Amino acid sequence: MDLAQFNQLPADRALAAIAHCVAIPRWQQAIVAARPYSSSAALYQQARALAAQWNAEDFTQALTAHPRIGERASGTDKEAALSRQEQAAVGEDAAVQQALRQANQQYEQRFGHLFLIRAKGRSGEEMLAALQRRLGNSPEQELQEALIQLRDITLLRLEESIV
Ligand code: 2AL
Repeated sequence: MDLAQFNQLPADRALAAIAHCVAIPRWQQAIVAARPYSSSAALYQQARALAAQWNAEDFTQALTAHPRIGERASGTDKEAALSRQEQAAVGEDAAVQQALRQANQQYEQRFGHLFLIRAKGRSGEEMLAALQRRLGNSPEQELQEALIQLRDITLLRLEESIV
């Protein structure tokens, strides 16, 4: 959709047009309420600024929409299709998949939630290395790192949805 269309949509349809970007209603509503945008750059900048305010509670909300790395989303909704595309480079290597399963389990035991990373453009090996490195983070460091990944996923999805 182009920006002119997004600017003019009724609020409920504008919300529906960005809902798949991140499952944080407060962010979705703020993006819609700040229309009209003078350029797509202004929209992305607003999206980034709002994402910089996310906290642990926002993060927990957003996680409900993300499957584990290495586990292909099976749903038929837009988020599931996006996840499958984003994770396309995980590959079929059984050893990498097995290592991801184990590391995901360790991560979830340590931090109490699933491991989140912007998957697009990263191979399975790269995500495994990031996962293993992040196991060494403190909970505070890890929340900050995970929020940056969530922001990157959200911006990528927004930039693909509204141009
Ligand atoms: C995902 C996902 O679904 N897309 C992405 O970039 N990362 N999931 C995850 N657990 O990090």
